[in-house]
Amino acid sequence: KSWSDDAAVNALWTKLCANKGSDVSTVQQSFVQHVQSTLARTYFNIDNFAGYQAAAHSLITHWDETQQHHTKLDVKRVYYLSLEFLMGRSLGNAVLNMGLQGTFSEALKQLGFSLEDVIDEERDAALGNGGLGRLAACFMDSLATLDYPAWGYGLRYTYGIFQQKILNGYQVEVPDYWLSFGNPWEVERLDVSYSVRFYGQVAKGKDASGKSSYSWHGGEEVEAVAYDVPIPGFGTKSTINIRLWSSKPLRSCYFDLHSFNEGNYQKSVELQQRAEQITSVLYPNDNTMAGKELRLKQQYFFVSATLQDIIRRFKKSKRAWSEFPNQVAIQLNDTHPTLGIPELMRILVDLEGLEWDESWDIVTKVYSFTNHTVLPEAMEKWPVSMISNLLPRHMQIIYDINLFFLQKVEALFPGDRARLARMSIIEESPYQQVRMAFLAVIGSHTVNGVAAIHSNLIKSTIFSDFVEFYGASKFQNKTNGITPRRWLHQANPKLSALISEKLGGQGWLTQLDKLEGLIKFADDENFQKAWMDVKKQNKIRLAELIRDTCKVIINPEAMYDVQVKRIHEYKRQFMNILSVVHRYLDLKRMSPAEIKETVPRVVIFGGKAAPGYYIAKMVIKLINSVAEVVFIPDYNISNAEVIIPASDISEHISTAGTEASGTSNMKFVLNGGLIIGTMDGANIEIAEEIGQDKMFIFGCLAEQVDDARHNQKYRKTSMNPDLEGVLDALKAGRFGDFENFAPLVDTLTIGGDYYLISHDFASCTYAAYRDKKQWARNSIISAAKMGKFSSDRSIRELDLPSHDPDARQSRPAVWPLPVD
Ligand code: GPV
Repeated sequence: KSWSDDAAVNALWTKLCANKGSDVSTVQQSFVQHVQSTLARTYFNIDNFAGYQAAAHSLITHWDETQQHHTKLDVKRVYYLSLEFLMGRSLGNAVLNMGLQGTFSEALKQLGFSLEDVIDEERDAALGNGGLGRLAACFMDSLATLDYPAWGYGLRYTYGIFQQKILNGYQVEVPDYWLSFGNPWEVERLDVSYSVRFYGQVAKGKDASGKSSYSWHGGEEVEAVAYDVPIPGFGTKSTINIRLWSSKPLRSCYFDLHSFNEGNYQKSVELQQRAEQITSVLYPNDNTMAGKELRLKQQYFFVSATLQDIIRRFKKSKRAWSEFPNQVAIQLNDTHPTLGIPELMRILVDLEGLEWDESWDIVTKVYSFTNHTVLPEAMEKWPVSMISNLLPRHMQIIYDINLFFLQKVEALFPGDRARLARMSIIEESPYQQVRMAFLAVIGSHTVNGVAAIHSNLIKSTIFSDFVEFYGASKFQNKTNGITPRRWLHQANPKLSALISEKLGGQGWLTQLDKLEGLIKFADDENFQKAWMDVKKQNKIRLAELIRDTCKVIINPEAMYDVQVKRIHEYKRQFMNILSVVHRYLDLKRMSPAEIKETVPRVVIFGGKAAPGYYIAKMVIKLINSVAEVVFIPDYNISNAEVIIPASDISEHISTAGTEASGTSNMKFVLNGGLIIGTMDGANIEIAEEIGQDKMFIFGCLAEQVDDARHNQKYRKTSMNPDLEGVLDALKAGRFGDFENFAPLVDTLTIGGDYYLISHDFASCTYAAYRDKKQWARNSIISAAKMGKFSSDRSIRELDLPSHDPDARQSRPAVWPLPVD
């Protein structure tokens, strides 16, 4: 019986729900209740981990039911489809977002726990590789905080991104068993499940009116089961949901009884294992595509379950299909969920019996697409043969989408066959492949890049023909952002408190432009001192982490120079370490008096290499072979929260035109760190906001890259002499056996130095730290001008369906249980 049918039932529920107060003793009651009934433990044997679990469960009891509200308001919903969500830990964030910081730490303290220790027990949820997955997480925080009627959809990988160990200087991958002690933040929804088909055949028939119809059958089916992860907004009662799918065997074939009875136990569980394999592991490639069939299965499994769920919700409102785009907006996070386009066509045409044109109109009104890179190795292309086998009906639909599209191109540019070949969804040579980015562009009404330079680049390179065809307005820019709640308030509590004290409140946390109020204190010596004092304390916190994980003692008085991000040739960690060697060789030549004049510097690296990326792994070995450098193993969200607030200067030094945006650059500056960077991605917009004079900018510009590459490749320019000196030292074995690095060094010579390390080497070296006052002033002003880079601004620009802001005030204090 639905709660609202019976006034008495409704009243009782309301009364019981109203008990979820937020004072210390209510939190304690809830905590103790969870210790006893959820964990089945007593206070005689409860450790910090149990404390963490009980705290998490007590918070879940406090989560309210935003979905009911949105259903009642009957609003259009936005769905963010992403194969990656890099959430990190949730406890500290939930407590802060829900405004329960004081209550929780007091409640736990009285019970003999420290909130900080309990927070430290949580494992990172690391269902993503890097920037793309973390952006999805920041966006969810903003969507909740800004009261959007939004859902995130993703996959519940049993293993997230691998854990990185460093053995003898080399990266070793260890599986990420993040679920092995349970996950208190997820709610398993066995009542929400769908079946998903793979392989099989397509039968062509006729419907009642004599029209051709197609049905896909046979093959194998698996079940998608929903796991819900609530995301509380900051300073609002809104809690939105990320729904993650886990693959299970269909209930009817849990196991093969026939084989079991014959004594073939192995075979009897084979089907089950095959099904569970689909969501077992996150592919560890960042900005590269691996092309494995299992990954394609993941992608289809994901969009099939998600669309079934979205459509079930839509159908509850009993509207006509023509209204679907008024109720549903779907944002594709890169091309990974692009199969959602042919899948929605299949549902509308084959299952719902709509006409092709009407269906296509609905599809293109619903989807928008975000592109995150121009790197050719990251562009998703799937062999036609693989899609035909796994998803035979989808392949037919893709061919039809392509045909109708190319007919329109032909009409606009008659006889231009080269153009048709360039724009076709099907690449013909060297073998037939489906270009997913083109399919995403054609099936969406808007396409966006993630920083101004990147959005312009995609218009002039990979999508230039599409700009000519559709017009420029379909291609937009939405510069990335980061959530200041996690990346300043949570990660840097001391700086957050100092800012709130100076600005007279926490309003800046939801209106980041208000940070500008700090500028008037930039020359105030007391404020400068307080600001740098926080930095110092954060540097000590990082020194402790480094002491514990690397067994290295570093000096907090030194300048901390940080490069933490995925290891990739285009990000040029190689160039950074070569310049460290260069400065080291310089020091060796200096007199003791000269050395005394230099600023001590600790260079800190962190980042994972894709397990199959040979050259990137060699970069890690080289970094670890250079003394006086720290490599922090297993760079992840929780380490980032300690590393970023402690940085004096950080490196964002990609070859111009290769880093679509970058988002850690924003995090570092927001935390009072300065930047060494190239004119690439969001660095350019950061410079626009804070002033070029406050950054250490160097290197080739994007428009010069083609010429520089040409000159490098044909040896029209010789190698930078400083770089030559560094390579000589490597060759002389000063950092271990040169053979360890020979193929890496070859990329600079016989490889043609594609990433222009030699070209940019000259200008990439020194950053001053001597004038401490000037440094403090630059740091304060830079942070103060970061307002633009809140993900709240990115979300507002994305033009997603929002709802009447007044609806927020009319929300009841307590809602009934969810029935979605
Ligand atoms: I494509 N990005 C990523 O982390 N993984 C990927 O597979 C792809 C893109 C990143 C870009 O490299 C960053 O420049 C960007 O800031 C980030 O996506 C978010 O847009």
